[in-house]
Amino acid sequence: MSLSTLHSFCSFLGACLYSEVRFISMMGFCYYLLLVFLPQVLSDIMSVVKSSLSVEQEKKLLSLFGHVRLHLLYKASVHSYMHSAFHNRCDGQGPTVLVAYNKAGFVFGGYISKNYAQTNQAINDDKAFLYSITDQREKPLRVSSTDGQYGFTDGKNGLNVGVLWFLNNNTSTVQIVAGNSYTFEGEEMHGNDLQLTECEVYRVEDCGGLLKTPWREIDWEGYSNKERLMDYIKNYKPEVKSVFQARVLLVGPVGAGKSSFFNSINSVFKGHVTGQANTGSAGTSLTTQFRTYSIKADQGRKALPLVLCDTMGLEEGHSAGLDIDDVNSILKGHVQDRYQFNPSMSVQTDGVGFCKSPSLKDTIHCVVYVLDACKFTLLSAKMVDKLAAIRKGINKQGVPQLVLLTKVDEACPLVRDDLTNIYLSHYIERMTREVSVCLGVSQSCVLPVKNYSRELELDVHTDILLLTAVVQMLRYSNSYFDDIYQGGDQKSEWLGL
Ligand SMILES: Nc1nc2c(ncn2[C@@H]2O[C@H](COP(=O)(O)OP(=O)(O)OP(=O)(O)O)[C@@H](O)[C@H]2O)c(=O)[nH]1
Ligand SMILES: *[C@@H]1O[C@H](CO)[C@@H](O)[C@H](O)[C@H]1NC(C)=O
Ligand SMILES: *[C@@H]1O[C@H](CO)[C@@H](O)[C@H](O)[C@H]1NC(C)=O
Ligand SMILES: *[C@@H]1O[C@H](CO)[C@@H](O)[C@H](O)[C@H]1NC(C)=O
Ligand SMILES: [Mg+2]
Repeated sequence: MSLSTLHSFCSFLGACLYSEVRFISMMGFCYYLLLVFLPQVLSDIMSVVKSSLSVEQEKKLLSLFGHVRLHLLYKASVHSYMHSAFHNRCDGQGPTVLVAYNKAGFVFGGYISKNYAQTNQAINDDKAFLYSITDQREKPLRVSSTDGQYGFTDGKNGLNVGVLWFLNNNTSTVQIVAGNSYTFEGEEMHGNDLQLTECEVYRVEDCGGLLKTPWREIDWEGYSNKERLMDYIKNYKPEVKSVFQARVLLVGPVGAGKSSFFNSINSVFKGHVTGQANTGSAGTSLTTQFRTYSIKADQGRKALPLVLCDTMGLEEGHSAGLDIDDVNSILKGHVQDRYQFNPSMSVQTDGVGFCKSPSLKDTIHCVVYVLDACKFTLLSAKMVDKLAAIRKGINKQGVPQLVLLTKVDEACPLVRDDLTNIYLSHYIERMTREVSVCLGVSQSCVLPVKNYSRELELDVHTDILLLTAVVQMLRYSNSYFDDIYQGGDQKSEWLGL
């Protein structure tokens, strides 16, 4: 097994263990995981640190690897050149690549396939290499270790790859140290300019390429399938007479893409990309009101038999974001459109927008967890706990549940290049498996989707994926109505709410 697959296997194991860890809270391992991941989660949530790589540079850098995605861990202009800042973010992350920039226009640095651990030892790493990218060169320069063994020195002061020593002395100057394990001309590597203007470190995550056969079947056959799915949705009727629309509740961490999902579905039925619900990235939830969105089909003449309920995002803190009592009130139909959430207080029974005696049509018929595929492995134990508690509450109410895995384009470069790779992507398949294990749902309940993030025009494959998810939501809502029909008890329990 290669190290990179070992690494991805380990992160997979890590995610599986998360669900176990909740039950074995005595294990110090839990704290270990928290220590490793929490700074990352916090920095992800608090600030959106952006890569300085241009599209062209990123392309050249990626060409040095197989199918990988890069996850930015450290950026000197944000986190400082102090090596403590570097080690805090980059130690124990598995394969990483350092990306240094200088005024001469060179992008250069080193890749190591093993952990930084500050052991002060020379580490054997036959996969390590130095590289350099410039506008002038079509292909990047790539230099491997000459003895085929020595990779780098795992010191306390930054990254020392043979001759080049990055981030030493807490400064932006690259030091040249004696040694002949890597040979190159300084002019070619860095244009003899050792003063950095920026320095970044990325975790290199293996996506594992494409599967030979898809892990889930889908008909991509253009418009015929899209029309078929749209017709199914337009003609859907809840199996209960008093209900005209299936109410689907979207819950998930801040920034997972709940509001974007509604916008995307709305776009599909409007025929062009729209943005009715506010979306974006912020530290805390951007959506603070409870919103119920109806979607109009056929040039706004008829509302679809579907209401998407958008909520405030879940946050880790005890009294921050949506809480479990809020979810319960929403499930039972007490919370009305435009209810203003108070992040530090649960829904108040005498507040504005509280419906005292909801009927079946006001209740939630299907709950959809919305999770960001890129951040899933970094979900903190607290968030996993919160999700588990919410899930328990929803199970009690007997409401069927699905999972939307968003941002699959960002998670896997093969999917970003071609969305029809989604059911062929090793990475996405593994993600859906991890999610199903972590939340305790079956893998078939996990639906990967992508919103309209880059394009202005509709794309039929994006549409088909989104519509497939909606059809699944309607089917699950129906199973809920089925249940009500079956149990007379449940029906009366309903009326007594
Ligand atoms: N690349 C990509 N970006 C996405 C996708 N879905 C959502 N995003 C982006 O993710 C960010 C957050 O999306 P929102 O829809 O605002 O998230 P939310 O869950 O409503 O968040 P809160 O309301 O803040 O709790 C936005 O910048 C979206 O554009 C996707 O499928 N692909
Ligand atoms: C770098 O900064 C740290 C923290 O302030 C300090 O302990 C260390 O001695 C510094 N190293 C050098 C080489 O200046
Ligand atoms: C940086 O530290 C090295 C030893 O780690 C030392 O030899 C060198 O002189 C220092 N350089 C500067 C500019 O302080
Ligand atoms: C999808 O995400 C992008 C940002 O990544 C945002 O600008 C856009 O409005 C979103 N699309 C929809 C339809 O919500
Ligand atoms: Mg939102």
